[in-house]
Amino acid sequence: MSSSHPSVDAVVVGAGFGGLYALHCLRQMGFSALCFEAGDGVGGTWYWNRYPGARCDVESMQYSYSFSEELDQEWTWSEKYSPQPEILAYANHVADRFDLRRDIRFETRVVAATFDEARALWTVETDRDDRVEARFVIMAVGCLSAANKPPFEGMDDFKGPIYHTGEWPKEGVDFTGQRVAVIGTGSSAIQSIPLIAAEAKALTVFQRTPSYTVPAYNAKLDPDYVARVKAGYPALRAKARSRPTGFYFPFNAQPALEATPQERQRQYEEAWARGGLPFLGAYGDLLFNKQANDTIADFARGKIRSIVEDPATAALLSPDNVFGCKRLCVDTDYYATFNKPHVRLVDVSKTPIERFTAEGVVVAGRTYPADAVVCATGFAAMTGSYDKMRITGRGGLTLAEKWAAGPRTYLGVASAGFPNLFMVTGPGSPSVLASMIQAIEQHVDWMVDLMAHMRDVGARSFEPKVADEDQWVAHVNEVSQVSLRSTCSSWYVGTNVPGRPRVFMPYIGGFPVYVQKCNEVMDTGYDGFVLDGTETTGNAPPEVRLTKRWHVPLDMDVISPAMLAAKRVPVV
Ligand code: N01
Repeated sequence: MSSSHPSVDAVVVGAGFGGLYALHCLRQMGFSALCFEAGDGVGGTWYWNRYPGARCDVESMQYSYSFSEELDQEWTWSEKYSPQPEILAYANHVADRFDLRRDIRFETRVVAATFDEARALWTVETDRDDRVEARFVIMAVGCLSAANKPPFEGMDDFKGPIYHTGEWPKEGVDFTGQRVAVIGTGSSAIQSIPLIAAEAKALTVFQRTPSYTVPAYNAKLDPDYVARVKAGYPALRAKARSRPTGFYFPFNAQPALEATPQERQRQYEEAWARGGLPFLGAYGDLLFNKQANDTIADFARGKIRSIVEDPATAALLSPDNVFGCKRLCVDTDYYATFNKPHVRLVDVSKTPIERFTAEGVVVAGRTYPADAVVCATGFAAMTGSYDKMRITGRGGLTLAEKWAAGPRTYLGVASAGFPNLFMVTGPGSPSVLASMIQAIEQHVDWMVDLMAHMRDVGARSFEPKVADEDQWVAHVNEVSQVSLRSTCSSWYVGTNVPGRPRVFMPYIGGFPVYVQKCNEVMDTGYDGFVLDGTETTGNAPPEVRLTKRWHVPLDMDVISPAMLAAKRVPVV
């Protein structure tokens, strides 16, 4: 069906948590908006990732929007780490409660966006032949949304179904009595493998690189605890925002090497017993000092040996790289699953998967028979969703051409040459290194404020200045060097997908430092941007709308070396 819509102030691409909040804010500020969503429902990541065991690994009481005190009070999470269906139900509740669906066109994928320089308007095209003109485009396309599907030879010959964890069938999959092959051992695999193993007759896991994973100790939430958190929600949110990651957890700033080996062992045991991502907060320097990191990596490998009964399997499951360099995983019974007699681990680090046949997966000349294959092979992170669209800016340059050697943005919100195009949690912003929903809210608030400011001063377009963008890209890269996270191959640097340039894409300077930088830019009348063809000077701030400004004091108890490095460089 083709249709034509009247022009709107903004087209929002994607109805995940970013798109929903963008729609809500645009409306509140009096802008008209239309959202296109490829799926037939809201939820984004939580719509697509329905694989067994999918759940968040930031505690549920913090993994939610903070913009509405009423919403905080009326919604009740049932588990410490919410399962995917509950998070999806929450996204649907938000869409209904704030009446957002009427501006969303489902099952409609944006395929192109083209900027008309003379009229300062975008034309957005969809796979249903819509052509919509809009002053602004807000890309709320997610950071981990474009599935990475390695083109294994012979895939078409395989006689069974091939699933990807990030595009899981809505009706679910029953593996009962089947021989299942899982490719990959990142977060999605680690969450799904124990549950697939519980159903399957036989499970073969193909591992290229082992991941570090920490037990979740997920549990039903105690209603008294929920009531206590709800009573102090605003204070918890404020504390969370002041943390480098934008969420709150116990953190010990002491350097690991200042403790004795016995003290460290006790500290790691206690942190392991609490479980989850806060394990990395056992000491303050674990991601910044290799020697310190070695101590936590040794401890984690000891835990693997203590759980996995077969020493050869334990050795294979033990990473030898920096702990937390790749995204830390959080699991329920992952290592113990390899003690089951019907579960086998196949190392493909030196002999990659050769091909698929009708019967299964071939490695080093041997066929591992399978009735179904699960590709838990991750995503073309941060930029993959942009690559799927033809985005053409000033002078006919496409975003893919501009980003061929790696993404270039100013503050992760916009890219020079692409006026009036916002990116929610784009590359160069804290995004995946922060609690995503907080990062989304801060970004959207800042964007909508800029739009309101442009309306106030009569500007038709905004765009970063090339020099400021270059400086920001260099700054993001420079700060990343302070962290051990930049030292390995991972989706943070794009190297999980062959052929992509190696660039550390998220901003590791810490969420509060980043918010302060965004505020500095706003306070100086959007220095670093060109408004309507006139460069802002930064000297005489116009009447800036501060309706949504985030106040984020630094929590000096948790300041990290990356934050210190980031603080040294003022934006303006
Ligand atoms: O993807 P991944 P994911 N042959 O890229 C392997 C978030 N998330 O979907 O490491 C063989 O981490 C690849 O091997 P290698 C979270 O931020 C959160 O699991 O590249 N193997 C790796 O083992 C997470 O980090 C949750 O050598 C191949 C795996 O596939 C991010 O999403 C849950 C291969 C991919 O792991 C991505 O996680 C799930 C090949 N050709 C996801 N190609 C929460 O808990 C790839 N691999 C909130």
